[in-house]
Amino acid sequence: MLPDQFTPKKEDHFTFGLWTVGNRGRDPFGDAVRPPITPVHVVKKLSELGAYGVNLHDNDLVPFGASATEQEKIVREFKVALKDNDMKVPMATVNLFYHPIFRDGAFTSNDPKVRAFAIQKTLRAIDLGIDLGANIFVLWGGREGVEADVSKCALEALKWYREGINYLTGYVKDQKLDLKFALEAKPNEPRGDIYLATTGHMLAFIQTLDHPEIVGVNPEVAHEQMSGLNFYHGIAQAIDAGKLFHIDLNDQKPGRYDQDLRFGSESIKPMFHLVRLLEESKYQGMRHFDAHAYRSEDEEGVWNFALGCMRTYNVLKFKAAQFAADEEIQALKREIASEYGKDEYQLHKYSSGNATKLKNASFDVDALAGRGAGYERLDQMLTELLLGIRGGISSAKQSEHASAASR
Ligand code: GLT
Ligand code: MN
Ligand code: MN
Repeated sequence: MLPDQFTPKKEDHFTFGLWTVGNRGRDPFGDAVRPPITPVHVVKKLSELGAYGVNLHDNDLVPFGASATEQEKIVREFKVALKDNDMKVPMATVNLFYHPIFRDGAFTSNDPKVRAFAIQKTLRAIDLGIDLGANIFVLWGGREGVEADVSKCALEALKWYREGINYLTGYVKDQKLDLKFALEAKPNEPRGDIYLATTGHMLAFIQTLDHPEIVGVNPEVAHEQMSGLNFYHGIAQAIDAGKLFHIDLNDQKPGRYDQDLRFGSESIKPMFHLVRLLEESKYQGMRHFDAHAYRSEDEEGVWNFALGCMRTYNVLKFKAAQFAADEEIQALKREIASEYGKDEYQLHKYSSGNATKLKNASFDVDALAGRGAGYERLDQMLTELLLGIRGGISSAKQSEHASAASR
């Protein structure tokens, strides 16, 4: 494919997990379909495609049970590959779900020895992440849940979960590490039910921790959409709380298992709103993709998948700029807003004076209730813009916004 304005660039800050492009297509019904790709090769290929960096679990790089000497060699070679390819590791995480020891949870296992092992493994993964330059540490509690609630008390499990995270933030503070945690929610899969099922649950839980200032969220598109939730709304809430430390971009069809599809491959309009929000709110974090290629693909399909994730982000960013520059759309938005008039009751701030005024005000309820909003026209304009057939902005303006979007 020839380079164009949507070709990914380092400045776009796109990252992928080693486990994403490295996904071998295993599922509960079938074995791997692709041979392994080494982390060094992933770094080289992703850099060629324009990515900024790679993220990893401890065991994506260093196999479970490797000796200190083996680890040292693997990390040394990996660092050379990062340097040669101008790639960074902005985020690290820990695998607390694959090994059978975590069959009944990690931080929330009923067994205090398993909980201790989980914390030990995480401390070591933090050290590895710091060594590679990461400043975000993701915690996804994939096994922190149950099949049968008779197995443990949910209140007790939450207490252990909190203690685990407090231990880790205690370590980071004590060692003066430049590292923040980002908690990732998921409602179910692989457990029947997973504790702290959504980003909203996580945001509330964070406020109960010892060091909430260094703990935020890492929402994933597929995980919220699995519960039928509006991801754009969840992200707005996380931004509003100052807690959007990281994001897992992918896609998902409703009512399915966690599909981790190529970003924007299904939910074009919701992902348009998401990208517009991230860009307009000046989100500073990485644009991380936690997705994988269809099982039907070979390695070439994997790189097409990775390029597709990044290109779609840039296309949606361009569409957000087009939306902002579309005179007809903006005029309709102004018209809708002006029909609503001013906030004459000063609702943004309570005072006894304005409360008295409000209590005595009279409203033309029938007129207010009877008015149509105009959103059908507005949303159709957006649909046509996304489908590429709106000619509402001049070609000079289009190229102005195209170059703004590609900067
Ligand atoms: C696993 C999971 C993802 C998490 C990763 C981080 S691991 O692939 O499905 O959603 O983000 O632990
Ligand atoms: Mn994820
Ligand atoms: Mn997922």
